[in-house]
Amino acid sequence: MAYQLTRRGLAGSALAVGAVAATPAMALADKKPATRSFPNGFVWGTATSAYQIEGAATEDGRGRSVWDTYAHIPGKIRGGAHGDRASDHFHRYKEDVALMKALGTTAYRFSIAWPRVFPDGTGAANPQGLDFYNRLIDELLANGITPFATLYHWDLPQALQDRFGGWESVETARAFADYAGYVASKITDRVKNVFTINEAATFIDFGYGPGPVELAPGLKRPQPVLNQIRHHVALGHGLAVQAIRAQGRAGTRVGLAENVVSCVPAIETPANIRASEIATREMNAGYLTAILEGRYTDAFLAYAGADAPRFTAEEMKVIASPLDFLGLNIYMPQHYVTASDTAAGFSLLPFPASFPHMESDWLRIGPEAMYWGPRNVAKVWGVKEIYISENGTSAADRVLADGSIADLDRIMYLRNYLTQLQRATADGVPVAGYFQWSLIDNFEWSDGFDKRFGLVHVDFETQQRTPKLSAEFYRQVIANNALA
Ligand code: PNW
Repeated sequence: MAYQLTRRGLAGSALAVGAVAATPAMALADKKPATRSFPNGFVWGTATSAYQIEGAATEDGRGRSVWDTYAHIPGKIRGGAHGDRASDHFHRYKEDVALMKALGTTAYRFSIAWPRVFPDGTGAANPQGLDFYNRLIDELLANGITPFATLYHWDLPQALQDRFGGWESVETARAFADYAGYVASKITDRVKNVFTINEAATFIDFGYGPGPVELAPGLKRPQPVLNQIRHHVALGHGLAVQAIRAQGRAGTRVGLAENVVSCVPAIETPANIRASEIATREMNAGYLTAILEGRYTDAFLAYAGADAPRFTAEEMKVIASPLDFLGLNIYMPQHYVTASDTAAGFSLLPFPASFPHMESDWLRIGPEAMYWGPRNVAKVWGVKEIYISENGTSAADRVLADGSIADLDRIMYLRNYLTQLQRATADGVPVAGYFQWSLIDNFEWSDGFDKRFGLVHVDFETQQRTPKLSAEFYRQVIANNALA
């Protein structure tokens, strides 16, 4: 008989509890809590990106990026903010590495600013371009922290936007591969793990597409152009993988970091779980599926019709260049899914208006995305090594009278998401590590300095760093390699 939440049912269960109350209270106190450990050797890190923290926008020959241009257009960024100074990490990287060490992290994901290395996007490399990153990498290694470098976290050289329309042209994909190969030739003696591109879906849809949020370069291109841009970005990724393998040291490991469209079964029935797998493949068809399968799905091509990207078989081979690992940026469930009898085999449920979110309006609270995101990626494509390349939240952090920051909402968010990550690793999903977004408060794109994602608070006037309570929470998770 189906369980019914009637008054009678409730009264019945209350009675049942009362009847056995005496012994269980003791048993519970004595019972050793279940260990909710992560696998041995699990990698704990933090993540940042160049434009969001570095500042030093004109130092050491750095060229301009689309973000320098965009952030200085009046009205584009909340509070008129820009990244000229940001968190001044360029000058304070030693202090920031010390913060990482105090957390107990053993890995750090940062991005390299393309316009520092090639101020005009292509052509002659700036001789000082990698100096800062070399100092940073050496400092990390001296502190026992393994560097994971991202080559593209949205700061496209402005020169490429001006010359080619940025990613609208295949020329930008080629330029990216040249830059990637050059960087690989210089840093892979010390950096063994490289991510090509961060969150293609986000910067394409928000930078060149309809939004809802707007990112640089802030163009609103029509659907067929967007599909072609996505194809060029995937091609740029594939060409970069090949360039890194050709010019990097043997043993260099390559992956990408993507905001996978996470599809969560609304209720965990076998039919809904199967539907969430089908949905994962189709809802990522324009980018991740193409990279992992070397083809656009039939449903994607049929849906796109005349708007489909133009591509060759040779390009699809390049796009599918084998990877060593996959980075997933997981903040929220994109869709809750149920099984359906339609040809698609799944339905996406609408979000109720009361669905909870964190301080950023878009950041829905759905910790199960941290289970189903990696689980479905491993199941659908047989991916053998996954990193959570980003996860974290904004919070309305307030400095209390004693100078501390009790960010209980961030701790709540992290505890819930990490519980689902632990569930995933316990079920054998091959997640090898986790990078918290973010180490320090930073320039949060069009939200400026208004949305704080750091474990460490930054006073943007004085640049003073103060670890929040969530930093202590994360330190303990790392120290125990478990949820307490
Ligand atoms: C990611 N959304 O961006 C980026 O990789 C980071 O640079 C950024 O600071 C971080 O997440 C927090 O926002 C996203 O609207 C931006 O779904 C927007 C969305 C997702 C990710």
